[in-house]
Amino acid sequence: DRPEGWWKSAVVYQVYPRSFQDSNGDGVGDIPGIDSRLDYLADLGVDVIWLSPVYRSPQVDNGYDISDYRDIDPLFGTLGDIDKLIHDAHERGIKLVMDLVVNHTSDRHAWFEESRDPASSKRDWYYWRPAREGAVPGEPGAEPSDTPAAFAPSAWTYDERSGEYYLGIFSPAQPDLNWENADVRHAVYDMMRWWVSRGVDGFRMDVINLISKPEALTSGGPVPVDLSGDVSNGPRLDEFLAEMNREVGLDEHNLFTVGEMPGSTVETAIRATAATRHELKMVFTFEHMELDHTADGTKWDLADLPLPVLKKNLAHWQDGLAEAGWNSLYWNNHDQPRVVSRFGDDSPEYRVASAKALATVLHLHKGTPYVYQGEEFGMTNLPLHSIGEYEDVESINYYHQAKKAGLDEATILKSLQVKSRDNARTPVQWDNTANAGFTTGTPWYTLNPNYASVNAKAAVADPDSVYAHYQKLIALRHSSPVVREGRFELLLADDPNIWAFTRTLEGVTILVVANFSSHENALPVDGLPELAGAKLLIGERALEGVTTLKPWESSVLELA
Ligand code: TEU
Repeated sequence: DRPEGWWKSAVVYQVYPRSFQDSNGDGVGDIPGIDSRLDYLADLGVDVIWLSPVYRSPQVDNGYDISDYRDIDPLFGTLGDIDKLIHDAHERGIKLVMDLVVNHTSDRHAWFEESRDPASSKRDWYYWRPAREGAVPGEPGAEPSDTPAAFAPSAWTYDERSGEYYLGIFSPAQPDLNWENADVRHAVYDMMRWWVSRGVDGFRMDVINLISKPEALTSGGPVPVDLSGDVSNGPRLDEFLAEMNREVGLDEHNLFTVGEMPGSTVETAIRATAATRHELKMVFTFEHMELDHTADGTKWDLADLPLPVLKKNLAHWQDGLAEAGWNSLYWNNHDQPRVVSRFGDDSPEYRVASAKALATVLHLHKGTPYVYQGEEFGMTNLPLHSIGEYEDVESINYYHQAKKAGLDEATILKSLQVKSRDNARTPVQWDNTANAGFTTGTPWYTLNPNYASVNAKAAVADPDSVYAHYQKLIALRHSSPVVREGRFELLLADDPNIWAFTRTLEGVTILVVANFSSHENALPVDGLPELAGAKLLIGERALEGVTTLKPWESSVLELA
């Protein structure tokens, strides 16, 4: 059952299946493994599982390159396994949301294999274009435009058979579907309805703001050779999202939808999530994930991030979507490094306290919080020292492109260490037995050696653990209308160390205060509301009479 607005009081847990739990000893996580951990997720208190792709796939981008949307990859199990997982999750009151990757398919999808034939009726299901004016097809530099791909030097791949190029803005293994073609759209909606009929409760929509391409690609004319790599938010996005909503019954069945929208702003998010537009329920913004790199650089061009910049960005989204739309709240996913290493302090001394402070701040903002597997007990980045230890197509492509651009090895490896997606893809550390209880076989990827001390079993047994802290935060969201609906107000906006804000609803105010530093810091009481009589909801101590905050100390108080 999905009552109206149910997703506004939900907490979502993201499972990256290949690294969650292996059940058959092949070293790769699978669906029966997830099933075996449902009680752990129910005890944590989460309401929804967002399952990263388990569909049939050549695994070039670890499942974000799909070759059959209506079958499960044997790596992860069978359709019977996913039906059982949906049933068993529902039995525990947990909903299941699938990852919908329909901006592109795998180059091994039957649709694309047909489309390679210029005479086929599916030729127009993808973007095929001739070599640029005056160039010899297939020669370097003959690509229709200079557009780079996210994980490869060019967004265009030459196909000998037809002498044309196809567009793949992520990689040659991920050709972009042509959403201008109504047959493509209706094939996608049909597939979505098929999954809804199997009992899924909604979709996380991969790079959904890329499905409408700019005029430069859809006008039918030659591609401008200088076409930029940012092909997001094309002119028909709202039309396509509203059509999808109607055709699949996303609102009609109160289905959960979150659109992953690289490059989205508050304005584009309001358009996509305003209830009156019947498009999406919420979106993932990337803005707060792109503050710790140089302004004109990419994620690899590291830069320090002053706390006020981070605080104000989240506040900007709180204010922007206060009256229209709905925020998603996240620090982690399978594409981001582990937040306790990125914005906290993953030293043995402060890992737990800083993970708790990060969780407290995020979960007390207004919106739907997302917990990425392992975040709930403070998993950290993986210390790697050579490119041979990296697995992700994005990391490996970056290394080669940066080498070609003349960057030195140490700089490249430092960027990878801090920002690679591999950091998030190490197997979940369940306990301190062999392979952290993840597999009885050889793990597909490197386990973080700190699993001996950083593991779920130890955390579940410890009332002062990060896990126990997440349980309290999740329980508070379920019990408190102020946490769900209260108006957000940022305090001490320019304080370089203290993160403070209030949430207010019908005369009840919750105050959050956190010391985002590994040093003691004065508590600027004159910048805060009256603390006398405040009740401690979550944290170590009420702050009445306190003048100094301990490193990474965080508190949630209900004001008198
Ligand atoms: O990610 C979209 C996206 O923009 C990512 O490329 C992100 O910006 C980058 O990974 C940051 O380092 C989605 C999926 O979450 C990602 O795993 C896929 O690789 C990508 O789309 C293509 O499907």
